Amino acid sequence: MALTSTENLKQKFDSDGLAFIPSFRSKREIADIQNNLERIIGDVVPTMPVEHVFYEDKQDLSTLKQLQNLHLHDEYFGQLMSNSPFRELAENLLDSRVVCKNMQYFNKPPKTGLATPPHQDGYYFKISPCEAITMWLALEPVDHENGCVRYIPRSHLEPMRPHASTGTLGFSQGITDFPTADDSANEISFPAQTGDLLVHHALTIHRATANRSKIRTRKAIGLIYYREDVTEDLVARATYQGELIKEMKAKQRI
Ligand SMILES: O=C(O)CCC(=O)C(=O)O
Repeated sequence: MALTSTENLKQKFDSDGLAFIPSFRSKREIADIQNNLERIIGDVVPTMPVEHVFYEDKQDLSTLKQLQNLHLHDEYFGQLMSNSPFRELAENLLDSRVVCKNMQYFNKPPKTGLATPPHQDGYYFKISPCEAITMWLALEPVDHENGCVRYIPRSHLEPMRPHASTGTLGFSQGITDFPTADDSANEISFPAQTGDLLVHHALTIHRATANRSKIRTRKAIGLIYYREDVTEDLVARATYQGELIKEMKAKQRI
């Protein structure tokens, strides 16, 4: 019997720890998201706590690189996270109801947009079992020049790799033994067009290169959903977040 596209996608996600869905959202829907981002960057971002707003250079507002918890700060993004095809997809791929955990805006500004260090999202999450999904929606064309995402397929089937501090704002922890020979042999880059969606399991190793363009931005939305039955180590998470905020403030990065 032929598999439906959702079943195919789930098989791919389960076996590779990632999936690529071209044109998940239309150009018109992406324009709507872009317009709402512009609105909140003007109206809402100035009211957000500093630990949810990251700039490559905080003296230069044009270097905005990351916003955290958009779904909590604005009704439009709240709906996009919790009452949307993204949530439906997360429930299908995790085969469960889900908890809406984080919606992020990612940019790599021209000239200053740094690389995303290799990491596994589960290292930050402190959940057990490590069953969660991250989605990454391209808001514009993303390629080798402006820093596309790269994955190690099937890495979610292996144990968590060792991580340590990277000094990178927004991606504070990176894998210390990357790349192994296997990492280098298996890594795949995913250039994306506007509206394409990447999804990955919380244990899938991924990274992105820096933005080497002098003029192009590299904008995307990230959505994180936990499987409903996971247990979060709230103490470990709060300790980690608290130390991180202290360090970022001490270094005057936020
Ligand atoms: O946008 C990027 O560079 C990477 C995003 C990422 O690591 C993630 O969504 O988990």
